[in-house]
Amino acid sequence: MRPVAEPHGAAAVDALPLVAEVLAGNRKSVARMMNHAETTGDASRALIAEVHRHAGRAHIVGLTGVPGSGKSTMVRALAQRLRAADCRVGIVAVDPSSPFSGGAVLGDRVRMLELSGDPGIFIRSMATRGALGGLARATHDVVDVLDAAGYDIVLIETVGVGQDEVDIIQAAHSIVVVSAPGLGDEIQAIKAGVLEIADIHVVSKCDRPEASETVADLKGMLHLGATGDGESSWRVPVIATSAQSGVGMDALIATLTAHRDHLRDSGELEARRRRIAEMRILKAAEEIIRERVLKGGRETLDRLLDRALGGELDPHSAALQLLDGAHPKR
Ligand SMILES: Nc1nc2c(ncn2[C@@H]2O[C@H](COP(=O)(O)OP(=O)(O)O)[C@@H](O)[C@H]2O)c(=O)[nH]1
Ligand SMILES: [Mg+2]
Repeated sequence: MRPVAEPHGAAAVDALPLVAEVLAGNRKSVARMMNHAETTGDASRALIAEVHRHAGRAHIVGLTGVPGSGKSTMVRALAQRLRAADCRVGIVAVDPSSPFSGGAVLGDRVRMLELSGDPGIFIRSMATRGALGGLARATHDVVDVLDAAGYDIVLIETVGVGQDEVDIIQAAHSIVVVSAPGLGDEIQAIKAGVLEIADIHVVSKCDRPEASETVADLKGMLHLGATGDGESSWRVPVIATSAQSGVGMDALIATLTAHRDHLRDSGELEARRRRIAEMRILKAAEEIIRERVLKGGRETLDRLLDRALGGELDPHSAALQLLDGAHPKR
């Protein structure tokens, strides 16, 4: 094996003050560190590696659901309540479907809290343009930054469609799937392919009359699915909330706390941590491979393309040859 540079290389030495400032909770440094999380490059990677060593304390909560289901409004209501209980709250909004307004609804409203000078809340909208293939990786690193900076709970809001979003949400400790009444007959969680991964189902906007029907539908679905899954003692609850009237919000917070305690006491937290670490390693490996292939291999890629188009190579064999060329020389 080649000797691998330690994270404490020359680049990291210069940057260690930045890490210390992040650990002290300095907002500007937290924002700067998040920029490093969103880029590649050895210096940024070294910094994020150092941050990661100090992460692992926060309760990471993922909220997912189709657009318009009320996630942003719910995150705001949760954040306000958690702040009132003196909990430090980090928020990460990911909405790749709208690169320009991603997290804007959330941003505009919760930012009022932030702008009111509350140092206990930090909001980040992920820059999804350009994060090709690396969005999940970057989001996990941004969450690490908030974790290391001492935020007790990190709320990740993401639209529940697409592989990136599933990868993002599966790195959370507690997964909340939000469904709204009146957004179509089909169960929205099924549509989004996230029914199975929910730890907690929330029906939002329960100030609306159709909400009880949505609650009943979901409970019916869970009852059907429950037979096969006897592994966990956690029974996935369905909570009706209204961010508007405040109904159910305290119950949701209590359930999040109960789920965190369940994970810890049942030993499931360790299993989940292992699964999350595995996924993050694989994601990082994908990103590294993609970078190497595209950086070193443009000419090789073009040559292989010509041969593939000429019928000489199938895509799989071409890929194998591309990867052979992408290995660093030993
Ligand atoms: N009636 C009612 N409307 C809500 C509630 N929460 C959110 N909404 C509305 O639902 C729409 C979508 O909310 P938003 O939070 O942006 O959804 P997101 O796309 O899932 O983030 C907005 O017009 C909100 O005002 C609620 O508790 N009750
Ligand atoms: Mg939103």
